[in-house]
Amino acid sequence: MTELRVNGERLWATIMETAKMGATARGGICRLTLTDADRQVRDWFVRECQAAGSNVTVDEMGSIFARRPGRDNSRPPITIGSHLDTQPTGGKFDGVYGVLSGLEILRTLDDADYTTNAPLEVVSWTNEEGSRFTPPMLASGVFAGAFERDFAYALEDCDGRKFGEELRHIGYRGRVKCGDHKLGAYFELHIEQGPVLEAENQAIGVVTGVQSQSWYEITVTGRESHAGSTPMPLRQDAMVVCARIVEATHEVALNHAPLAVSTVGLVEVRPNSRNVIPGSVFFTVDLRHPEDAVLRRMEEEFRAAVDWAAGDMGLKVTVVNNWSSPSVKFDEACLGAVRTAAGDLGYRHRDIVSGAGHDAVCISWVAPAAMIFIPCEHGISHSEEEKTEPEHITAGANVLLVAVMAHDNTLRDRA
Ligand code: HGY
Ligand code: MN
Ligand code: MN
Repeated sequence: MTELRVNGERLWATIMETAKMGATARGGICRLTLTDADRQVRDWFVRECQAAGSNVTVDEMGSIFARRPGRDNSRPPITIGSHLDTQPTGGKFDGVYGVLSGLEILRTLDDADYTTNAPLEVVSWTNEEGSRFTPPMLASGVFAGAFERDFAYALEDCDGRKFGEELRHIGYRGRVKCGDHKLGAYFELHIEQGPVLEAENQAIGVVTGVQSQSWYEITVTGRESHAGSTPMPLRQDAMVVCARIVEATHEVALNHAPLAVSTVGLVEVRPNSRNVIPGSVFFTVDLRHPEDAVLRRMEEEFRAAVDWAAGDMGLKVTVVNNWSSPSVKFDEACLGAVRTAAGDLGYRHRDIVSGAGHDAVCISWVAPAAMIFIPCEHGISHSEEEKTEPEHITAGANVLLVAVMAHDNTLRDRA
């Protein structure tokens, strides 16, 4: 095992520095993809990677690649990555921890004047969150061939702004073709965003895979009318049908407890006035389960609930399954490197399946990939309360460093 270790204080300070970019009054971060705050952190990241001696390129989806040459640059790079964009009330660690740990490893190797066998690459993928532009994991999806670039460019946010134009506007519509190069392996370090590691007092999660998920967009069409003078039997109240579907969607997850989850996170009521019966309600549903077959059953139950709710009130309901992502299992050799690194470093660790989606899902379709988790306080994430400790940050980055260097040697010896 290498004797090299990251500089945990420098890594923590770097994370806190980026936390100022898009900082919210309540201690979180709002750095929605392709906004000025996103541009600010991107510009900062490019400068820091160049200062660490790497060559930076930007592809046509705006993903940023910082490459550090190895001894044999004919080999595909070992890539470390995650994302810099956040949820509207995001935290300081989701995504950015994985990208900055990659930067810390570039710095650590630079300090030690150590050269890997294969080139080392750090990547920040555009639009992992899927909050402003849906679907999520968009740039890593284009890189893996799941989406066409022009499909992504045509996506619009809630104000009708197009992805491709916004990318050009912030100056990150690169010329390099997305997916233009093979990866020798991909490692992503992330906070767990769930309660398991903390509850079991584990320092490291060896992420063996990611659960499957399906997203839906539902529009209920009723009739706007006066809240005071319209008798109940004459109403076509879109909000009542929405409420029934929300309750039924919650029940679908409870029916498949304890692993199923369902969420209605976005609701747009029209005209959204307190004394007008809602004529239309648009809302989203997010269904997830570790097993694809169970998720299929959940989806059937969800659609039956929609039919019941609509029929009962005689209102029109449209349902669009706008995105689905199957469960994935990560690469055994990469996982072995992570497990061995955690064990050799003396960290308590356990295998875990990720409840959250990550860019590693898409990248696992085109390269051997694995993820590493560290605990976060009470498992809270996608929240301004997101929190973890410096010792967890350092432990995760050291496991990443040791695993990547060991895997680099394994790939060299295999050649
Ligand atoms: O929604 C997800 O699972 C990811 O955090 N974007
Ligand atoms: Mn994330
Ligand atoms: Mn996230």
